[in-house]
Amino acid sequence: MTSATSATSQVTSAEGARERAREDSEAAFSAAFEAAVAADERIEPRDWMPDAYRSSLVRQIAQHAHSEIIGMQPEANWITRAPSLRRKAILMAKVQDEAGHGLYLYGAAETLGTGRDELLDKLHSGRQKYSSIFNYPTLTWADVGAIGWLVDGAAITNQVPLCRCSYGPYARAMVRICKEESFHQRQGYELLLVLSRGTEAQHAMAQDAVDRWWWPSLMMFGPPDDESAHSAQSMAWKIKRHSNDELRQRFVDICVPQAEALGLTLPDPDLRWNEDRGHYDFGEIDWSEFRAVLKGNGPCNEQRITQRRRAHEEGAWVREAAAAYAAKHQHAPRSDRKEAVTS
Ligand code: BYC
Repeated sequence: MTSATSATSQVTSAEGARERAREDSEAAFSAAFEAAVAADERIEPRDWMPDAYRSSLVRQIAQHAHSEIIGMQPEANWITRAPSLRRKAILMAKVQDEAGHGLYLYGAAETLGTGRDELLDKLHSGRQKYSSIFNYPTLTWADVGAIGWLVDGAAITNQVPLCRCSYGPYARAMVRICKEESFHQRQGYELLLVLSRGTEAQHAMAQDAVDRWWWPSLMMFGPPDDESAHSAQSMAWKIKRHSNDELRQRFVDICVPQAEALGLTLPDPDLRWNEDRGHYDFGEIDWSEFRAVLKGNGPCNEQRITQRRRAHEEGAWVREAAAAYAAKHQHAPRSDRKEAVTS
């Protein structure tokens, strides 16, 4: 063997050894990840995780964050027309809470290495989704109640299990979000109760809102299980703990007695208790409507995204000012920073 061929074979074997070591450590990291998920431990930002786990989390968290901030629009529509100061204050606080939820969730996505600018850009260009429910209009004051009762109610049903999501930052964000959502749900229920027990016209307004929001609320849980692209893998990774259909059924079972207590009817002639299943049976969901809304053809898709883009553009100066302020104080000596805070 010449010295040149011997040097080449040494390099090749060194590369091979490095490749084997890489594969061995990848296999060890992967085994540690699987073991942590199996043991119900939390995966944290600095832990190794499969690329597909990371990207699936970013996909779901981004969609969730976008839903929170787009979800501010239909309700904010009623702030100026709330029927009393008390109702106005409650609604303003609720809409502000939704903005806060968006912040926690964009923060959780950042821990996975995906910045807020990138996610907002994908929302604005239609490359990422937000919940179908926010593409429906809020036509009357009772819609604020129906959103609180049904939309926040569906959100809680879906999100309480997410407090046990395998990814730590998402799970922890969900704990606080769920506490606030429960308050939102109760304010919606109370608002509808007052209307339902009010004048005939108020009762009719409450019933009309429930008629319009019921079916879209059931669609919030996503497509049926046999058409859900991500459920099986997300459940194996313990991102999701229950399937879309399981959560939808849980929601229907919760709502029926609540509707009775409200004195309102759910708009489904097929809704009845099934003794054998121990659940309420319910009618067929119009999945063609769901698909149309997801494609951008719901009643308010265009309006929502146009408004969101406008708000983003108009808020540019606030982001610039905040960034300049942060940069100034980051570089300031400690004594100056203290002075800035106390003065
Ligand atoms: N709308 O394989 P699947 C709130 C998409 S509440 C739009 O089952 P996955 C709020 C899905 O993203 C609402 N898109 O997906 C409440 C996927 O598309 P991509 C927000 C939907 O992820 C009150 C495709 O359909 N909550 O924020 O396993 C006031 C296939 O679906 C919808 C959350 O986001 C829908 N309804 O399950 C203010 C909770 N359903 O990504 C604000 C967290 C499905 O492949 N998210 N799609 O393009 C989740 O739990 C799950 O992502 C879902 C869907 C249950 C929604």
